[in-house]
Amino acid sequence: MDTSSDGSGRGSSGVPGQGSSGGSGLGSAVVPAWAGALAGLCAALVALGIAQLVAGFTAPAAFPVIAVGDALVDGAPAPVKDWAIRTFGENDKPVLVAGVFVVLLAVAAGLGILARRKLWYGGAGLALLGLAGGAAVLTRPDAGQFDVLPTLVGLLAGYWTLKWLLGRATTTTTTAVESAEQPPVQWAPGMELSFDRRRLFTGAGGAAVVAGAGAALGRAWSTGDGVESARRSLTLPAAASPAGPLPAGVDLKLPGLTPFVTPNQDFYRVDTALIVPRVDPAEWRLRIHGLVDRPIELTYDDLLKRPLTEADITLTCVSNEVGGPYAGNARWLGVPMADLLRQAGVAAGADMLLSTSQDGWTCGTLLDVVLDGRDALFAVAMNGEVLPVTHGFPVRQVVPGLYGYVSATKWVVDVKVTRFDRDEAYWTPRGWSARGPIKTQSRIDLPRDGAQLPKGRTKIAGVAWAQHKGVEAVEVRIGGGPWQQARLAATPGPDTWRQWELDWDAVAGTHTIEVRATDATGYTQTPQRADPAPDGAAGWHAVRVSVPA
Ligand SMILES: Nc1nc2c(c(=O)[nH]1)N[C@H]1C(S)=C(S)[C@@H](COP(=O)(O)O)O[C@H]1N2
Ligand SMILES: [Mo]
Repeated sequence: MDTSSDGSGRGSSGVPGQGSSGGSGLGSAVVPAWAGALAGLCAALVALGIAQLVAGFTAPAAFPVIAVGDALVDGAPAPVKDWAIRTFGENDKPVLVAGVFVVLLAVAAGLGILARRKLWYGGAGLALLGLAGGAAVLTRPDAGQFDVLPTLVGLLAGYWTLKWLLGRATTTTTTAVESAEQPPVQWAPGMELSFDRRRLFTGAGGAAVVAGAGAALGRAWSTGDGVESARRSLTLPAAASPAGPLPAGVDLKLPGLTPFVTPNQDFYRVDTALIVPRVDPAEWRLRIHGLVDRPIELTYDDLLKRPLTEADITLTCVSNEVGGPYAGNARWLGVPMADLLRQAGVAAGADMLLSTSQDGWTCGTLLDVVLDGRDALFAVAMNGEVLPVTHGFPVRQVVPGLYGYVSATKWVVDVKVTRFDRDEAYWTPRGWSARGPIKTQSRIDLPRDGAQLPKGRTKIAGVAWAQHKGVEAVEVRIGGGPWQQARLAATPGPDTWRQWELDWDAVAGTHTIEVRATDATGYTQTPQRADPAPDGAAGWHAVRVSVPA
């Protein structure tokens, strides 16, 4: 079909640029490589813009870039993940999504270059990308069958754009005057192909507009979804067992010291979800099953009709480094997990709760911890506000004393009563301990590491936590000197962190300040350092400060 040896000729079917040249070449001899790359790039942008548009009214997580990102999150080996969290912190998600974009655009540019020779090279390449995107979408744990639509429609739009742009980039000029005057124009000997930069640029501009508009509309649609407005219109019943006012003096209110209550918008967020699951409370169900006598299924209304407990609980993440930021304290409102488990009737031999979130993340929690009387909750509110979507709306678990990855399932929909020797949660095969009690820790917030202080009286202050044991003492030492007792702030109970402070008369020099906490079991933190993996960081937090003479 291709009549020329250099690939620049077209089939007999018609004129390039009018979309009739099918799988034949589109003139690599005249279209420079950069123009092919531009066409490929625009094709990818249109594909993504249209995909985002369609995902706007199917499901945001069905956007193929997000699905590929999600698949990478779940598939990444533990060391890569740990590195990403260490390097990018809470920005690891935007960085990952940006990375997927960049790779995709680079591949598309390459496909555009190839497509100058044979359009189907580009088409086949796009199809492969689509296959990868579609597979990622459909293997998401919460995927529905229509979730492949954004990828499919985007792919078709991208292919069409590529073909159209490469067509625009080539025009025919004739040397044989007679044949040019006879429409419809047919390729004839004497007619030449040439590169049309202007038509390519105007086409590319049009493609960019379509891509941008698609993306913007898709976003507008998906953020305007009903879940946030459903959330806002909810009013929650009062607690049957309220927490009461916080004792006076829980917060020393020192500038630079972490506040006792972490405002919701400042509360750290850790989860594997690239797009926050949006769960309609009207459709939410919680199933409790497995090793139980009577499996239960509850609606959100059923849950709210039960007696609610309010409790102040400090949440901490196992991947928090010594001195790190992944800890927060809130007043939670929820149904005691033990109440529901008792109603279901836990069978003998069970030792684990395997909870699953709407987006398929799983968590294994020690059953006896949940049943021992502590305030382990199916929480519906946080600091007097309906649970924020990012923190698990409509319902999440909170268990004092256990790291989040083994207890704090957000968007929880399923709880299976089981055994550790039968089931495994998300993080266990990824190198983290199956059971995760929180290690006693302390942190210096004030002064900051690296600070320069004036000579004289100053405050050293911070927080310490030993959830469900309680912080008994905090000691500080300066420059390897004697340990000094810090003054402890008040606390509502053993399940929250505790502020502490120490007055210090700073003298000129460079000083290392270290802290250690003792919990109510009598355990004092040791200097033995441990990495976050597999079961939480350990060691003394230290800051270095300088005091000029
Ligand atoms: N559905 C879901 N729930 C989850 C996680 C997750 O990845 N998915 N991460 C857990 C981890 S590791 C922590 S530390 C806490 C953090 O809760 P926060 O984001 O509300 O602070 O949520 C837990 N619950
Ligand atoms: Mo965590």
